[in-house]
Amino acid sequence: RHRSSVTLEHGSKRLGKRTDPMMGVWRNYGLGQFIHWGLYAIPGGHWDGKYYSGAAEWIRSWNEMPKNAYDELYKVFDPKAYDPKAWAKQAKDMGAKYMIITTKHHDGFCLWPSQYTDYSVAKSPYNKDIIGPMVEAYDAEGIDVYLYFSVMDWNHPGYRSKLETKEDEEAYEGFKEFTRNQLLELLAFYPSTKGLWFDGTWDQAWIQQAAFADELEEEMRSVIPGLIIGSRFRADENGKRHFDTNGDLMGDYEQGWERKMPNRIEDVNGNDWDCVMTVPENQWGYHSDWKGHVKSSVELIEMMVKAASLDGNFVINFGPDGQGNIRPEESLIAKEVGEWMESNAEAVYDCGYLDWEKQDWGYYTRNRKTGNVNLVVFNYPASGKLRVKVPKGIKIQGIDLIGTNGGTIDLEEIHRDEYFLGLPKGTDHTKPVVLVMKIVEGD
Ligand code: JFZ
Repeated sequence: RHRSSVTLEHGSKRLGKRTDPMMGVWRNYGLGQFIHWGLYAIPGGHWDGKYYSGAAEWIRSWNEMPKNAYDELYKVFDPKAYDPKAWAKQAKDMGAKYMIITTKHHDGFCLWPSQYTDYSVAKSPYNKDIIGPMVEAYDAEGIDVYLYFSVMDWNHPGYRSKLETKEDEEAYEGFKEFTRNQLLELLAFYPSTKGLWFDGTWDQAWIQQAAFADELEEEMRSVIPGLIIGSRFRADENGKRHFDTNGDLMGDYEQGWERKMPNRIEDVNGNDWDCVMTVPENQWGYHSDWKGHVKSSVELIEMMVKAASLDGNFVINFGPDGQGNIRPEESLIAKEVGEWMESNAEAVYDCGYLDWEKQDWGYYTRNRKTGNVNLVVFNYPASGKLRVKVPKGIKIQGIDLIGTNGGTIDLEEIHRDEYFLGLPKGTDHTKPVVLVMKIVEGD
């Protein structure tokens, strides 16, 4: 600990990364899929002919949408096209190693038949569990399932964002019990769950519950050994979130990279982290009318590789519509990312940071299992040559250009520890190009 550190009752539980096998699996995922699905998918960002420009899953907070109209949507929730096996297959083909599903978003509607509320699939015309078949389908594809859970709940009568009166405090005690019940219920219903992805934990009322949340986190961890929980669940006794009063990470990985990414290894402080990313600028739930920039598969691949190069996981969000269809734009991304992963995944899975001087052509990743160095080229040089500077004592033993049929790479040592790699003429660089380098260390 730092010299100036104070003793905390509800701060970080561990310094440095988790070293157990389950967290090792998490660390090596590389790519994940997020799914935001709930009642908000039905209006899809529109109400009464008007366009909602915010994130579709927040539509209930919009003045133009009457709350009671939103709160009746469960009566028409009947996603006839919902096909969890098809979703899982698509995720597998994309290359996702884990997925995160919104069991309950801020609106409070539960995609599982919770016995602690009537506001769930059980009261909708669909009248079946959504989560169970999804967990089963993804498990069957070998994709690890994580449950997204919003503590903030606009439906529960005891929910408060602030505790201002005695009455608020009493009501909130009921809400805390409800939250605990739901979380334990989820873990009991879906015991193959690998972790929880928390959200909606920024309210003053919740931040003040450091002792309760700490105890609850311990309880959840005891139900599923190895359970993975990020830094967005609880605050310490001084109200510090993500990082405690001493600046130490709370939880197993940093969960603050939401639609943004670190640029340098120093930005992640030696912690595990994930980046969750929307395809349009800021839409998680289904919005029928995406406006503004929509990311291409190549942009997302670049972010994924960048994440791997800085020891993080990258998660691409999908927002199925009210019937359970995955929109064509997202299906195309899944297909294109999957096609690229099919030949190049060894530069992403099991990969992390390499401390070589960064070059302008793209990113290095280091495969933790093979020890190979990957060069992932996003800015293809006009010269057709890649500059590579290796630290002292490193020898390049062989280089392979993935996906080529035999074109040789010309390796020129321009001076000690600095090379030009000449790529074969006609190398297809319409997609990110990957070179795999075998190296030997030591003089
Ligand atoms: C939250 C939700 O409000 C949103 O609807 C979506 O589910 C997203 C994944 O999470 O939004 C956030 C949460 C955290 C930050 C920003 C938006 N943050 O830490 O900057």
